[in-house]
Amino acid sequence: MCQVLFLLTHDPNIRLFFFIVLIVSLLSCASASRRDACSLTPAEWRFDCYPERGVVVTRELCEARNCCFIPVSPPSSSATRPSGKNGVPWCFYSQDFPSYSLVSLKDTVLGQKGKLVKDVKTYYPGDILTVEAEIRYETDTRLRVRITDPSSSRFEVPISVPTATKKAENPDYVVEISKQPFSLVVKRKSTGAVLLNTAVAPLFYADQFLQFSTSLPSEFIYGLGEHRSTFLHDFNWNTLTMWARDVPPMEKTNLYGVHPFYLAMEDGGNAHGFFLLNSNAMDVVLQPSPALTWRTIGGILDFYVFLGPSPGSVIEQYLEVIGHPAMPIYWALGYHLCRWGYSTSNNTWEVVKSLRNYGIPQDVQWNDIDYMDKSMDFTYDSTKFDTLPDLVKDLHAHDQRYVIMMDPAISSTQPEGSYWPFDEGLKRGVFIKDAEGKTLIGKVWPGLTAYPDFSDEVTHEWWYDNLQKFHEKVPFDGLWIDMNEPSNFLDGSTNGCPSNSLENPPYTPGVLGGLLRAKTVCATAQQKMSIHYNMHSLYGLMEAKASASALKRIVPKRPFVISRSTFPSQGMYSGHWLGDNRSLWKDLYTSISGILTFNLLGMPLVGADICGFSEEPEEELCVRWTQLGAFYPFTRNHNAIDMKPQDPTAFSPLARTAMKQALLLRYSLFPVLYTLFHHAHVHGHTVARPLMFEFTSDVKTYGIDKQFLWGKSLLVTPVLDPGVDYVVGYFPEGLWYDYYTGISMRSKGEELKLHAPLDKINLHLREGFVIPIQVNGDVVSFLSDSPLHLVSALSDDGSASGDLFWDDGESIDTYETDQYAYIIFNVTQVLTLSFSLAEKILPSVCAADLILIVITHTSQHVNLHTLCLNLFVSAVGYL
Ligand code: MIG
Repeated sequence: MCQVLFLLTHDPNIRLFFFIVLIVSLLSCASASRRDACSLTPAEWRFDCYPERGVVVTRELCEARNCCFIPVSPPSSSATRPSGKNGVPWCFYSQDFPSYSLVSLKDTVLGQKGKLVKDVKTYYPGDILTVEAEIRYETDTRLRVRITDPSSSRFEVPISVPTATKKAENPDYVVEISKQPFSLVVKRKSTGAVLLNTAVAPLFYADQFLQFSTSLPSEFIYGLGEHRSTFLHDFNWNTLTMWARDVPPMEKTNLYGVHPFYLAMEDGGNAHGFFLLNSNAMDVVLQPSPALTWRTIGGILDFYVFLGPSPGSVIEQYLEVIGHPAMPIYWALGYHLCRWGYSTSNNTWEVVKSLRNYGIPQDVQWNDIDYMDKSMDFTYDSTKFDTLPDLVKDLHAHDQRYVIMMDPAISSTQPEGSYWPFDEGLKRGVFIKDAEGKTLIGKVWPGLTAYPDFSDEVTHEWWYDNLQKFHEKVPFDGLWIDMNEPSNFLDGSTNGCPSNSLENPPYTPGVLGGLLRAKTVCATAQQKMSIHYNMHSLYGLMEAKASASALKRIVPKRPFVISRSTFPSQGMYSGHWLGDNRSLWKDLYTSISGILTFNLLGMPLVGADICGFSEEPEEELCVRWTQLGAFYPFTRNHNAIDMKPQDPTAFSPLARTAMKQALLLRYSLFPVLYTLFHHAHVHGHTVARPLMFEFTSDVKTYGIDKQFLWGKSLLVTPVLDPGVDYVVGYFPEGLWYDYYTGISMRSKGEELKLHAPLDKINLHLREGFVIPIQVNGDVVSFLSDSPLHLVSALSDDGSASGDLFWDDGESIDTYETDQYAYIIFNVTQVLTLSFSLAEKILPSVCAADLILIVITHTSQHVNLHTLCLNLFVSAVGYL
């Protein structure tokens, strides 16, 4: 309560005294009522006004920002941490914290454009007091909002996104705009669900601090890569930082890639998506209201809302914006074997031979940096790897492929004239410069190094020249691009970094190491397109683009690139592996959410290092991992240097046989997998798919990350624990067929305990689907005449359907140029086939008692091959 005493007197001193008393009383009265107002904000709705790390936030510091201060006892585990980072923030925005007002709004071709003005500067420097907000009704299911600075242009992410030309006619959303303070509410028209509401916290638009928050309709949020976490994100004051970083995956840490996209579920099974097109270092804060805050330190605010309404259609709409994943070359879907530290080409070769001996399928052998001479790109160790060209020749003779590692950084210390990549790079000016314009020097495996600037076309040409020359010596088939965060053993450069607001921004997101330059190059480094501060998290994307286009020029087939660092749209150029995991059961489990998340992010060609990278797996773990890995869209066993061998031949006959079986199973399912990749490429579908995508009305599927589907029809239930011969899996309502026995079971939507001895991974077929399978040999093959079997899992009414995409497996753009076959199978009482084939591909009967389809297809390299597929119908269940 505030009570102020008024006294009337003519004595000037007394008057002055009472005047002071009055002011002080009013002030404390105001702050007391403010505190009352502050305490009205429920804890879960407090938005952090003091996100800075390493500061113990006091009342003074907080109130200097005009924010509310209410200490809350932190969870005991974080008692020593400053407030805010690990629980309810102690310092949070008050209801009347200054934000922008909408002062004018006009209609545009695509929607509306408004002017936003703020009168009071906030506590971050470089506040931009007038900004423009443009609302674009791009399609009926896609809304885009851009908030920009009308008086000067700011950095924008250089990926190409569609340009809408006319306003959506019948949008699934409504946008409500509040003027003072300015805020946006986006609702789903059909249900009224609020998908976005920015009124919950102030908008910030300072030069290096841009922030807005939104309420969320549920806590079911997925995406926001790259992080190690459960598939479903945790809302207990969880900050996910994004800034590409070389570090073995751990929770609550920024990792190799950056993907500011989430998928959210609403009540009733609808889904929507949100994408912030921004590449600067950022935090995404999830809090239990539930609400989400985007906090970035550069660029503009440019975001999309996708209306779905199914999770799958949200991903389709997202990929329409960022680009569809490339159709992989067929052998990309075979088994890959790799390790760091084969030490010699002969050792590498021995393993390949040993797999052949045991009849273990293998399409691709890899080498890590140990093939290089002194760890330098475009060289190979002529002593230890002297037989490398012969090894590659032998692989090719066996229809196998060879993938080789490239690191981006180029040794800068070789005698002049002895190392063309550096000399020529200097000459062409391809390297990233420091703030003074000199070549920035960091340190990686070959010692001191310069970093190619892949934002410059000149660098792409230089990269191609180097790869092409090296390819003449070692005809590799694909590229593994590592260390492209870009990684640096130093912080910044050999000369450190300048001290300014790019290196030490007013606010630094929660990046590992606390500094933007931690284990990478300086934020002030200069690239062709912009400063590294803006370009950092795009490095992997741009290197992947350069690598894919170089490969295509060297051998005009679909390029195969696997990249460690990634950014939205990268699926067009590369796949991804989940980095330096460990040979632990926990890592086996977390690989599933990693794989599912990258499938949401438009990079379906993804896998984790099977059997784990660092540390050494027990045999049982490696068997279970190979079984699960057989269902990674990209399946590669990879191992760290100095670790015991962990390829299938390194284990007991029992284990080896179990691994072989799992891989043969994958190979037999190749037609299914290939067809799924076709749908990813053409329609933006997921390949490895969360159960909730197919069973949106069953909330029990929303958190499942121990099982997943291939497409719609195959349910994978791996064992993720040691010492067990069973596994518990969830089966959504319906009929499910055991893949091996064909025995059906009807689930009410329940958990079931399944038998799972060491040599078995549980696999179930969903009712109503037909899958094409093929007996494949040691390598994936398109031109084999091995029969195609159709396995149909009939639903109650005796029907099932499925499809097959088939082409030569390697030519570029077969779909786009009509060089493919697409077949739909429908089973009712009899099997009927409907064809959607390119003109030159004609179905005909070529044997009396079998249904045979003759597919002829032409391509640049393969001239008119005839492929006979014997179609057998092996129906399980009711037929
Ligand atoms: O600093 O090339 O994630 O797969 O084996 C380590 C050696 C560099 C990191 C990769 C890993 C690879 C390793 N590389």
